[in-house]
Amino acid sequence: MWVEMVYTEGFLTQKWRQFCAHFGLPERPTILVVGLERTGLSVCSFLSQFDCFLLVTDKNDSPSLRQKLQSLSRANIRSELGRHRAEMFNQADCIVVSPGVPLSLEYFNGPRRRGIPIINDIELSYHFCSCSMVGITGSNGKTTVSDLTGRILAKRTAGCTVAGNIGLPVLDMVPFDQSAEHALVLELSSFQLESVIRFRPLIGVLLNLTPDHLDRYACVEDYYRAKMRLFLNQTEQEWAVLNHDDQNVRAWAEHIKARKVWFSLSEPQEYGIWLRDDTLMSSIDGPAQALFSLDRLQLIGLHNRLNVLAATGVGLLLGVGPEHIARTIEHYQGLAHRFEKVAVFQERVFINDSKATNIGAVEAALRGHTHGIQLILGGRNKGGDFGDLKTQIAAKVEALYLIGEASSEIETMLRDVCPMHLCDSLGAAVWKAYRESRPGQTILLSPGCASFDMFHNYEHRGDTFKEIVRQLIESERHRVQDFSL
Ligand code: UMA
Ligand code: ADP
Repeated sequence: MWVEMVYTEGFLTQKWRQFCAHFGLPERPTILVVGLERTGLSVCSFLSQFDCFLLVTDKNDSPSLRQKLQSLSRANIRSELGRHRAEMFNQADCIVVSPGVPLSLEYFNGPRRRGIPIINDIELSYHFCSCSMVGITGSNGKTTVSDLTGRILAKRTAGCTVAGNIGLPVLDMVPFDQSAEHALVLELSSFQLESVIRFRPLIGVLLNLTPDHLDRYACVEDYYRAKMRLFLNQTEQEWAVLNHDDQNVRAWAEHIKARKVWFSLSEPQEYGIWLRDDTLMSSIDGPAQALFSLDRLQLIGLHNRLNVLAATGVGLLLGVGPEHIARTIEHYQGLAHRFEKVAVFQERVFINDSKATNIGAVEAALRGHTHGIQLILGGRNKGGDFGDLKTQIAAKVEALYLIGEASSEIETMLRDVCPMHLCDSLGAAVWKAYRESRPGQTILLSPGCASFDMFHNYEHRGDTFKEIVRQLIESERHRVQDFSL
């Protein structure tokens, strides 16, 4: 163990020197960390072990932020909480930003003009880690695919670590003492990809490209461009696993230099994987062959079949046997709040899709149904155009129940498409939807909006939905019992 530690420290110091040399940093550089939540904290504690001056700034100030700052073992960190100041930005030889900090902040202009590297924790981890990196991005499905891929790759003897946007800052998770045999699966948001410079994953996965985060990007192309940075530094030595059924992915893939492995729900691929009915087919290791059947898949929805194909692609490329992949997929139950079947009561199905915070995710939720949906939409809109859902809603949705800040805006965008009810709480929406529903129908919370206007986060919104459904069922059961007495 002691020998291992000495090896690791020596290894990291060597990497630190290479990192400084790579970005032309002075011998004892001044590094500014912007944002002091999960990412900023992990960056500070990682950098604390090296010979550098650390500056930290966060536009907010709170007792909890101060406590976090104090928790860092290193004493001589200079901090500025409650505001940013240009002076601090101008002192830095290198800036490490948190994903929630927009790069359009004026404070970055001076450093940018002077050629100061503005990077993030993903870029840092790339310079220090020897594992095989798998980057997973897309507008929707990242967390599901990262989680499933991690489970598939865990079957390899060298193991696997999952980190990134999934909620685990990469520098807290990276096994620095592991070799290239170990896989590091990174869920990557567009925010995280904006400030990578040299990051070059062995495998990059692009699940889909649909509009999102238009409250941060000037146009949808800027958002797609940020996503495509995943493939920026890849060469023919690396792989890109790509969704052939998504026309935006096909169009943007022209710029990718890595070997392309396509996946599709139906179309056979020269180099890739696809479904023939329920059978997963692959041409990755030679002529097309049937690998396994998805007839025991527990995940629901067509989009989850795409997710399974993507994760399988990564597994096969990294040498996991089809039988192991099949077994993992068969047992996989998916994550909470993502098209999660909550209950079946009085022949109605209740589905919690609280994580559907953009139009693409709602579209995916509707795609799997033919008709009979009572749909709850609303919350805080991130610039999504609900008009894009008109055709699907007209064909499949019985009525809409609108909640939150965006309810009037959505009402205007979807006027005359189907009956609509403005509801002043999630509880009111669920009860109204239940009372309006008929046996065989689905009551679906797939809001297409962020949750922050009414809830702490999407988990809080999803948990609230589940609790309302639980109470509704209980109260209806009592009512029926009382009636029959
Ligand atoms: N801040 C500033 N100046 C600014 C803006 C923000 O100082 O101009 C400060 C805030 O006051 C706050 C800190 O920056 O103290 C917040 O940083 P952050 O939002 O990056 O929060 P972290 O806790 O570091 O979480 C980030 C990701 N957050 C965002 O992308 C907004 C987490 O993704 C991620 O799990 C985590 O790093 C670990 O990698 C969350 C997310 O919402 C889940 N992601 C978006 C999504 O999935 O849609 C992209
Ligand atoms: P992300 O991490 O990209 O937000 P999640 O796996 O957390 O992705 O799922 C977010 C939302 O997107 C959920 O509503 C889920 O049902 C939906 N979703 C999952 N996979 C896909 C996909 N491949 N295409 C479209 N929507 C998807």
